[in-house]
Amino acid sequence: MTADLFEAVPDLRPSREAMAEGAVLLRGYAKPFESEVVAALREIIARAPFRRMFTPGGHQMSVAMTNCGSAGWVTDRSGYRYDGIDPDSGLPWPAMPRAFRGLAATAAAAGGFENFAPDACLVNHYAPGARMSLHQDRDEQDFAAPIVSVSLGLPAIFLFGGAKRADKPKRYRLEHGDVVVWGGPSRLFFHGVAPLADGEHVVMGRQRINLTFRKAN
Ligand code: MD6
Ligand code: FE
Repeated sequence: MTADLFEAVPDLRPSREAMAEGAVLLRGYAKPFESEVVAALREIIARAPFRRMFTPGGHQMSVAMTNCGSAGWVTDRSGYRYDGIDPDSGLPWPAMPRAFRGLAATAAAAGGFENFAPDACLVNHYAPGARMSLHQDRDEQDFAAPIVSVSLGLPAIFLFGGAKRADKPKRYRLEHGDVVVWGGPSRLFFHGVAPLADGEHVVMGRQRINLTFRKAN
């Protein structure tokens, strides 16, 4: 259905920008999924509200987080891990909505990764000024699966480095509806997000939300 839509309406065809081997930026890819994704997101947040977690070093993150799917990424004084239970509610994380799963799988295929079946979706919330320092995503069991990242709301400067922390990051402006698919040779590349500039987005308001889909287990 989505592929047909892109065929029939050339202006909806997302543009592609290679970021590194295995990493591609699909500008506007999530736009056709917007209303379903935003509605599903509201339900997740109602059941598992955003919270600012603590790093093992004892710093509170500026980004607020929640999760859906059978595994959720959490951090506290004991470390980083995936956990099936929301520590704030004691309940399992909300199930991954069909709209999320569909978007993640079709975007992964468009990026060259067939049969992506994520079990985890980390939802990051950035208020103006929130940032994420350079890090690698290495808490997953299987680095063969890609990560699919969906940006919603205010634009952010995404810092995309290399295999070493010292590699100078390239800067990409990620806007509402942009999707990054990344795996293979760049799966463990360092990356981060510069402090969010203030603004007001027509659909999302004064915030940026990022969904990252992973195969954790
Ligand atoms: C963000 N994203 O865009 C933070 N990690 O808010 C990430 O940390 C990230 O976008 C792995 C793969 C894709 C990502
Ligand atoms: Fe990351």
